[in-house]
Amino acid sequence: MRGKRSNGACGDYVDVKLTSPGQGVIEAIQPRQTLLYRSDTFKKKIIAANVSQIIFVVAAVPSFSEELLNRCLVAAENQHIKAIIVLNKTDLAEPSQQAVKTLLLYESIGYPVIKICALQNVSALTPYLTNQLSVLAGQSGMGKSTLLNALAPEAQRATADISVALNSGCHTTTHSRLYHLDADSAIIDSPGMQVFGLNHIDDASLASGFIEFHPYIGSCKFHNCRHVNEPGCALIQATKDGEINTRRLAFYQKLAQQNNQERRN
Ligand SMILES: Nc1nc2c(ncn2[C@@H]2O[C@H](COP(=O)(O)OP(=O)(O)OP(=O)(O)O)[C@@H](O)[C@H]2O)c(=O)[nH]1
Ligand SMILES: [Mg+2]
Ligand SMILES: [Zn+2]
Repeated sequence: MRGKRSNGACGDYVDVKLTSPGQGVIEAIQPRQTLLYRSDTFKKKIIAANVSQIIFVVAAVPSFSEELLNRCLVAAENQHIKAIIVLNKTDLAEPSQQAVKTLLLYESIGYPVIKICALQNVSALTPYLTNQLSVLAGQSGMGKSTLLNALAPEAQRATADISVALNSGCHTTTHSRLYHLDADSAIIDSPGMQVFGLNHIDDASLASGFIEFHPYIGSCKFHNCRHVNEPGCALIQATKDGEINTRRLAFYQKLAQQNNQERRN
């Protein structure tokens, strides 16, 4: 980029003007098909541009946050990006059992949940990568870079042990980077995240970020229903009827409340 500030993101298509052999400057950034980003309290953080798919990587060790998963799914739906969930480290058989149970809910609402061990075999994931620009996202220590190295060995991304004491990863990856898998498929490794602010998403878009809510949206008694405790709320009724899982409605209500609080601050 000319100047110091770069507005470019991993996955962008740019116009480059060659200045000397092997060197050039970015003249313009092409319009983006999609933009996956989070808006934390003070700043917007771009995760990747133009991706068609997000691969949210979780593992039983260190433990993963189901709230972060829900936030990420909302951000993906909001940009019409496909989302798939990878449960990594299945070699850790006993702790993985609980994670498998937690993820059953997401499988039941339509998200592919793919179980792999990045250190041994990632072939279960490869069919999903064809003709996609995917981004690996998730908390630190889940094994994103290990998975990337298994898919693209020449990448040689740095990986590091987790901190057992802190039950977290070590934030080994600091920059996103794109790797080509074949002529039509590529994948981006991104730094681990701890938070996923959704301040850019209003309440209506937040609700439609929960895919299984779609059949009920618009059927509440009040058109401005917040789906918290309003009478005649179609989402609350669907939850009572067992059509919507209580955990998902609770996540929706929590995120809506947190978003409103942030906006008031
Ligand atoms: N047992 C087991 N360990 C794994 C597996 N995949 C990755 N790991 C280990 O998990 C630790 C973290 O892996 P990384 O690939 O650095 O994790 P990351 O998600 O890229 O972390 P950040 O870059 O910090 O976001 C490393 O010690 C890996 O060897 C797996 O399938 N099984
Ligand atoms: Mg990494
Ligand atoms: Zn409602």
